Amino acid sequence: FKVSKVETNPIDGQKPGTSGLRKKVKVFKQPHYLQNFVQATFNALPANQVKGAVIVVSGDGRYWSKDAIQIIIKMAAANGVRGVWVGLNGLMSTPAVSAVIRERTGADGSKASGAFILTASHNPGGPHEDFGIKYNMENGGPAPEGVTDKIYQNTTTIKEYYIAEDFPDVDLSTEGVTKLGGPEGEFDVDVFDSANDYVKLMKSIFDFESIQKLVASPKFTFCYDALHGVAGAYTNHIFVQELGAQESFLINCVPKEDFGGGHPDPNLTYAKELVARMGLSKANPEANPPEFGAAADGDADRNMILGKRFFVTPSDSVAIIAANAVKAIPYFSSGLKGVARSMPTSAALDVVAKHLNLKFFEVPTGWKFFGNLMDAGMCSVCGEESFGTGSDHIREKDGIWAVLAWLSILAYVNKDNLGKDQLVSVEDIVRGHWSTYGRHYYTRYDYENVDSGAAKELMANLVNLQASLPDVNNIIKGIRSDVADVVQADEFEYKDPVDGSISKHQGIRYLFADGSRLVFRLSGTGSEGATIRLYIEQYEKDPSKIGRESHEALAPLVEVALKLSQMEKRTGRSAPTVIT
Ligand code: VG1
Ligand code: CO
Repeated sequence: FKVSKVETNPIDGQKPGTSGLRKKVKVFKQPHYLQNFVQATFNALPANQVKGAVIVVSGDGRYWSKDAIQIIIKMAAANGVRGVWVGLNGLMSTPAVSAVIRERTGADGSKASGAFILTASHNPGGPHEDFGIKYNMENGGPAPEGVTDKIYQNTTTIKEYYIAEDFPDVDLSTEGVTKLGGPEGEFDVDVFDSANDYVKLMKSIFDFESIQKLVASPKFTFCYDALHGVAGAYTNHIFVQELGAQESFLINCVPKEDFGGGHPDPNLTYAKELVARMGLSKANPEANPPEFGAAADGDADRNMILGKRFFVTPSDSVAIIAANAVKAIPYFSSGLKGVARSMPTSAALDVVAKHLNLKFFEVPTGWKFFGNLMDAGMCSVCGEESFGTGSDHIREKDGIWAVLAWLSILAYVNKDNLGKDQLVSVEDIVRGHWSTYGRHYYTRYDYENVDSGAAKELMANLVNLQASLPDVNNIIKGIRSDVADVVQADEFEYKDPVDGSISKHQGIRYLFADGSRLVFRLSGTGSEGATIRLYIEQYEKDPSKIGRESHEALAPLVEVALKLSQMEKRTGRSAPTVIT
């Protein structure tokens, strides 16, 4: 097979966002578009992670993935890569890719040095929807900003890429190693079912026997919704074969290229079927919901946790996992090294860290910032408000891990209850947590696909206001007299304690005297226009006030946020696209 050197020109707009490059499929399908980005990535990596190396290429199975995988295999061969590992049918969840990089050894003893992950996560898929690509490094985590900046720089100067054009397409639907003999010598493509590797890792972390006992209890029913994302490639193996759950507990667990036409984002708006089954839909009340419910996003790194008629906020979820990890999860039995959350995530985790005397870190949005802390042994459990939770078992957030963590906690608190009439419920666990640590009322408003110019001006105005706290407080008092004073207003800046790198402009913060916070950010994962995210939080320690409806408790702060930012006037939106 021969290597073709193809002449090309830089294409605008290939800057990776919070989690890789995401664009509409039709953008990716333009001539040289994917190829430029892949070559720019190869050129940004140290030579030994390309020449003679083994890389993983897989994704969440969204539309156009299989074509992209064949292109990347041909480019890998032409760039001197020695082996490519691909998930069966091109499927591998983002956490499974991370696990495969860290744990898997090939038949010839090889290890992978990185991965192209083909996903746009929770964005819809299909010919008119989104495609995405990101690169993960040797530690199994997303490329750090130093590398993604270099990739982007390369896309602005690229003149040529390399591809073994006459290479035959590889059959992705059959497991096994194909020896192809590449232009640079040996070249193998290994197609395998990553569920085996992933399940092995999960079994080394959790006590599967105790979860089996919980699942076997007739009182315990659950529902898992994969929203037709890649989680479905793992659910039968884990929940049915290993844990003994009934198949009827699994819904939408067949991965589809267009996610069944849905929006594969596990939240109360998009996971409609699950939300109804759990008794959380007013329009569609369910008489007898299961005890436990969970959902994943397209690439299965996100999770939503539900109890019977009860929603667990992701910020509470990570705090509760951290508070219970040592006793309920064998992997953590010798203690937590530390905990971390992204800046907009509520401070519920901070309170747990303080109580348990744990190291605590607040990082910018996006999982790549947790990786350094974990590699340095400073952090065991971390999470984001955006339905992302995980630990140092890998370097990505992990949707199924979070579900197993909750099942472990439920199994632990119910270990002496299994024969009894009443189990300790998800809601009991959360309310118990609030009464110990206080409650962080929390909500996020997303304004999707807003005019980019208007969004930038709205943010710029919020930054300008920060110049004078007295003025800010005057404006706020004019909106609502019943909110506390703003005591600090700034843009979040992070200095990585491990490598000293600094990330600026990571979100606009208004911090109030009573611990309340308003945070404004522009999303870095959209593919069109701008998405404004508004995060609203209020801490309540008084046990007599922790049982309120969240939207009611937060109403004054919401009003302040909307008026202070002039949301409607500047964006033309009278309501957010999604509230979580
Ligand atoms: C969003 C979330 C962020 C998450 C990122 C990737 O980013 O807010 O917390 O890390 O998506 O998630 P942004 O920039 O749009 O706010 V995903 O599930 O790609 O895997
Ligand atoms: Co995701």
